[in-house]
Amino acid sequence: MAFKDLREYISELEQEGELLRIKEEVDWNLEVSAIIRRSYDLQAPAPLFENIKGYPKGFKILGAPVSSSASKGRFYARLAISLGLPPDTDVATIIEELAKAKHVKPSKPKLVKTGPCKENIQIGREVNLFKLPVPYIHPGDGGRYIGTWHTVVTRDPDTGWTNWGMYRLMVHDETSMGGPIALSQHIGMHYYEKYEARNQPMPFAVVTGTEPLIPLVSCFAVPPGTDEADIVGAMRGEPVEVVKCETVDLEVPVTSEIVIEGMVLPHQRKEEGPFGEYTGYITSARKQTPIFNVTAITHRNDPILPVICTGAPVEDHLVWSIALAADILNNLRSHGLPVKKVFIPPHSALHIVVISTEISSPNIAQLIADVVWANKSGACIPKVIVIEDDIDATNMDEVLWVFCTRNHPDRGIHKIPNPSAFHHWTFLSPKEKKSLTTTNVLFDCTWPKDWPKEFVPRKATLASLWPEDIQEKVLARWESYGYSLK
Ligand SMILES: Cc1cc2nc3c(=O)[nH]c(=O)nc-3n(C[C@H](O)[C@H](O)[C@H](O)COP(=O)(O)O)c2cc1C
Ligand SMILES: [Mn+2]
Repeated sequence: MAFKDLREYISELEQEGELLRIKEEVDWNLEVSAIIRRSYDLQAPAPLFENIKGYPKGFKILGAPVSSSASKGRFYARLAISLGLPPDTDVATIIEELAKAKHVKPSKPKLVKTGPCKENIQIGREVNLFKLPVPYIHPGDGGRYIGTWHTVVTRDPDTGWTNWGMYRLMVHDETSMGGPIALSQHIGMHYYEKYEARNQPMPFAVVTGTEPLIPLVSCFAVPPGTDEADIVGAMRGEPVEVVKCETVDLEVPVTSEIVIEGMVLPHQRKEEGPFGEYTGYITSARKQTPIFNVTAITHRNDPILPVICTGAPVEDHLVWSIALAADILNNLRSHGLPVKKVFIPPHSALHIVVISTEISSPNIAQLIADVVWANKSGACIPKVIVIEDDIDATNMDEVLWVFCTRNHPDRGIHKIPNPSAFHHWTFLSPKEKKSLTTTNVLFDCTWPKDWPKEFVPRKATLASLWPEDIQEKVLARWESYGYSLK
């Protein structure tokens, strides 16, 4: 089922017990973010703040839009719902569904004349970003962050390729925002290689408060040259309806809660950051980054601003981990490797990837690690664990067990030089931080192929050791023993 807008998603969350309306007045200055953080700690429902100090009644913030659920077996419920899947879908199925999305037939957006995002239009001197309830998130942040669960729209001036990507944005003043633009990201390809290289301003539109698939796909590894809008259209089964911007030549989803339009001027920078990062630490420094000059803001009546409180796991980690895992799964399979599951435990802050596989060759673990690190999605993960497919890669209790019992402290650990470390990694030494070189590590938890069969220890689990007829009998009689089925 496709959601028409963020409001339909909110209704669905509410029906599933995944949303709490907060009617008490709350302060955008650290209180909203502290509540979101505590909701992570307790895996509590997503807070919908309906009464924000200093802002008109009706203006809202949706916190924790895709964070984890405390309900049993529904850790990924909000993400599953966002993807139109049942709330109790297991993570391996979610990752497989995403991996499939890469192969769907793209569906172009449909241009409509007008719609909800045009209910309020502020242009030129009417523009004031502080009229929106932008939160101050982490103590020590460089400013108030408006973009934490949003989409930045830019277009390649030569090919027309329109990119939707998620890149954080801080408010500088009433009419400008800023955030890092990495050259390796698609927005960086547009900005540095096209517009700035020609000394031209780059038109942008930031959309926030959209149907949930849009921010999700905005942080997926969609190949360069592919419009994320077409992938969203294909995944939801009908095209995204878009409308023309007021002041720039771009289109935006018509049901967006808030649209911010403008230009990133060439060669202009302003200090942005620091900001609490996904590593769980305040790792980003104050830096000179490009400036997003705002020429118009349009929004729905009673707009809703979604906010993720990045930092220690787990929220952005949930979504980013499934996005990266799906891409790594596709990459490994396209190399013909017999991989069963790929899982990035969100609590690892995206520092480790677990891969289960059939053991088709003695050096399978190394073949897998080579492919992981050769691709963009895997290059930001410094640690790889390869396990055999008798173990569920998504079950961390099982993974810890085989890591401890099958990984040889010498033979099973492979250290591989990494000449392009990610600057956020907190384990880097001061010297490594400068050179951005470090060491990746592969933990090979497979039994050596040359061990005699009878030497490999047999697992003592119910499913592997007990005779099948006894297993069947016990399962069939489970309730009559007095246990409940779950
Ligand atoms: C909550 C969240 C915040 C993110 N912030 C940034 C960011 O500030 N800069 C960045 O380069 N990538 C950031 N990312 C990752 C990008 O969204 C991701 O790499 C995506 O693929 C970028 O789109 P692109 O592939 O079209 O460039 C963030 C992801 C999430 C989930
Ligand atoms: Mn892209």
